[in-house]
Amino acid sequence: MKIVNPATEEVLAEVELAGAAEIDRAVERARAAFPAWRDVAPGDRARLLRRFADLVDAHGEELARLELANSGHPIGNARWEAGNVRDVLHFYAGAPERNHGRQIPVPGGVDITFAEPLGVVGVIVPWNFPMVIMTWGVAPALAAGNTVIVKPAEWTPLTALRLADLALEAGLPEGVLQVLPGAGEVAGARLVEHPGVNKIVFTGSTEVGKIIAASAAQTVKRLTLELGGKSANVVFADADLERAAATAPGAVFDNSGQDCCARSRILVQRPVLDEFLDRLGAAVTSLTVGDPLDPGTDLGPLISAEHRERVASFVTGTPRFQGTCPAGKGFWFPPTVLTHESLDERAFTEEIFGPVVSVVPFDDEADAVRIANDTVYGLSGSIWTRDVGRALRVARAIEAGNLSVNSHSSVRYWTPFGGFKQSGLGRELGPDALAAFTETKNVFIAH
Ligand code: TXE
Repeated sequence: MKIVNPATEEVLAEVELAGAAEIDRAVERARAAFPAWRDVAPGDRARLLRRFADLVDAHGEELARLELANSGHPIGNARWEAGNVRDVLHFYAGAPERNHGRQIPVPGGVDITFAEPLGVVGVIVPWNFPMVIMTWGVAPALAAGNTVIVKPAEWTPLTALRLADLALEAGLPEGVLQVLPGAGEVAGARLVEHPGVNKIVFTGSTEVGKIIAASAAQTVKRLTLELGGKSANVVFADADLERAAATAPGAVFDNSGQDCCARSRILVQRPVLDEFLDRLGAAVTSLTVGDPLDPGTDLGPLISAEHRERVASFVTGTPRFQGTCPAGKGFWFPPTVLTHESLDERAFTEEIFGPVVSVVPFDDEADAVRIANDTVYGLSGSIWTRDVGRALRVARAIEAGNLSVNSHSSVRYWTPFGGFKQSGLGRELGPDALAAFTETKNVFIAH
């Protein structure tokens, strides 16, 4: 398959796609590598992961530029992503030596628990943050003693393949981490149905997440799902309006809106709606869309022509505000702000995954919570207010996994990340992610 630079439409590489037979062979290799990897002394496994992280650090600029070329991410974002891969590897490198069990008081003997690795873990990755999302699955899975097979998204396999090389260079044994580009319905589907795979970590659309959950049920596979979102950014009248409006574009247009945490519904308390819109309009029309290599660029292109067509299909009427974008080659789309007659409009209810945001008014706290929760999704959200009590009440009332107050931060590798409702199942990152890659075994020894 031809891999294309979305900013120039140039072909970057030709990559062979794995079929079901290649997946089967990869599972065999991963199963063969598992017992030895499981039995590596914890300190040695930690050292190997640290060496992998150090190599990622040494190749950070190369990885950032490869991600930029393949995914169109602006250079600053791509560098942050390479740093995140390194940091997540370092964070979980500390885990093998702290994979503690428990001793539970019981009559007649001693009871102990072990956190055993699962076996083979399949990580199915989307195209929006290829190397970062791959690493969120790979790092804790390897740290816990599993072997891993990664299936990158069709359009964006390049950084995943490079990371697999660096893992080998770091000394990870053959078969411990394999990357197989392939089509979702072929290679991805085979990984999910294969009886030799013990767990699937999937990030992608809710639609495909449901197909994967149904298929995984046939072999009672363990699952972590990170799916779509339609997150709310709730701005109360008492908020620091200047900051709320200045940061709202970044909260939805970062990565050109191709972000599951995008705050794509801005809810503004009625008395400050006009002022907020004025400020937002000024911020949005001054955004720079263009060459990802230019450090002054705010937004790069969308991932593909098909995706741009899908995004455009949501903008039917006249937008309230629209920025500009380059003409000619590249899958560009301008940042766009919509207002709505009715909250049933498709653009307000469906995940667009592009630089399009809706702004709607609300009356009071209860109204804000009702609108924020009126969605099948529940991934993230922001609350802007100077009233601490209200911030906490609203944060508790919104049905979402990752909320921020007077901030739009969603992802910190120290803290758990994941969705309520149809935004997902389970949590990645943070102190608990190891539990998602281990099985508790209880052993009782009679006195
Ligand atoms: O995702 P898919 P797509 C949303 C976003 C976007 C839409 C479509 O709204 O516009 O999904 O994107 C693999 N069995 N998100 O089509 O299809 C596929 O090869 C096993 C949200 O790219 O879900 C790829 O590796 N695997 C999102 C991965 O699943 C299958 C990130 C994701 O592809 C498969 C991306 C199958 N039957 C898109 N079908 C987020 N939450 O971050 C596909 N795949």
